[in-house]
Amino acid sequence: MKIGIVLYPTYGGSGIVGTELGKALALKGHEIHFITYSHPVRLGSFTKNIFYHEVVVSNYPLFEYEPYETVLASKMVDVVKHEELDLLHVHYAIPHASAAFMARQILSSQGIKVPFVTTLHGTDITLVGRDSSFEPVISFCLNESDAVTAVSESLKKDTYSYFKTDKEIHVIPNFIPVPEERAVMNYSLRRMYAQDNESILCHISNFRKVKRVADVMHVFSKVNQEVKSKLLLVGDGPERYVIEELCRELELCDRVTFLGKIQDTRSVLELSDIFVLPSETESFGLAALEAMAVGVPVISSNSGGIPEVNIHGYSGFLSDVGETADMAKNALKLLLSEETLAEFKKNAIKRAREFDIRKIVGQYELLYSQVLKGN
Ligand code: GMT
Repeated sequence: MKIGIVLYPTYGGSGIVGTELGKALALKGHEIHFITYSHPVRLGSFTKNIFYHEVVVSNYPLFEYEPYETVLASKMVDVVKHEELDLLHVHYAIPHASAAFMARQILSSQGIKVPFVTTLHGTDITLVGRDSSFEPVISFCLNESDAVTAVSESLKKDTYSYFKTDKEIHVIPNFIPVPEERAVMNYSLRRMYAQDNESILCHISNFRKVKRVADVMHVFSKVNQEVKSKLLLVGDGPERYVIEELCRELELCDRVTFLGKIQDTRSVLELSDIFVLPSETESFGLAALEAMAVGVPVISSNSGGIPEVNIHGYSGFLSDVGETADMAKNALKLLLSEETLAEFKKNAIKRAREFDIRKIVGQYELLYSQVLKGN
């Protein structure tokens, strides 16, 4: 198949899923055309079957707000026509689904039929999308999509409760390539951050309010009182100043490292003993799955789709949102017993294997074929 993939090319989970999906489809022989405003961060370099079409928005002085959606729709029309695409797959509803709808209408007026699949990732539904200023457009685009997928049962349920749609929603979870073997610990790298008798806790996010990074700091502070530890924080975003301030207030600066935005998050995870994800809401929690795939148990909140990934008492522990004392208690259950930690590490990998990329990509291919048959 020839597939156009539209996504946000940045570090966000939806962009990572869209990019990794495209790469996996290309490896299986499909021709993949990424259509977005900059080179997707996870795309890597020159690869067979992968093409990138940049959406360039003009900065004409009249436009106080650049009309990205219009330019994107035009680009989709152009790429579908000239590359003879079979299908468009848009990741994140706003504004990709409405741009795809417009592109499909324009192409149809020229006698070209191209269906589009919309994948909902979370904040497009649970945070931004819920805003009444978006609701009519999102409801309309969901109903008009040729197929809709959501990354968890929880997100599917939220979509039905927030939007006026009875469109069938296919749940296709996030995925990960699970390494065949656990990586050998890189002790010289680990010693740059922690001594051998110290544990390493890790958190990766875009430092937005929804991630509750302050809770990570409080969990860490409590854990560190019992077990000497270090905290590695990966990512950057609007809350970083607040968290740095909190770090100083709690006098933890010599124990916490802010690594900023790092592309190779896997290497950081491989050094870690525990991953902390206390989010207010999380449609799936790709970062937790990435941790589990390299054998790092997850201490998380029990919100949204996280319980569909992290199994309480098996791959990690779940607590109510904001219950940092409970989260710290759970982390200590793991850190105070080498045996328990080793068992949870193994379980984390086993659980991650259920979301192995090889199991999930086929589900998208099947959906594409069904959509094309019905077209
Ligand atoms: O987590 C974020 O804020 C980024 C966001 C995105 O849209 O890029 O991630 C969402 O999509 C990921 C991939 O499907 C999910 O794993 C994340 O759970 C989801 N984030 C939220 O629901 C907050």
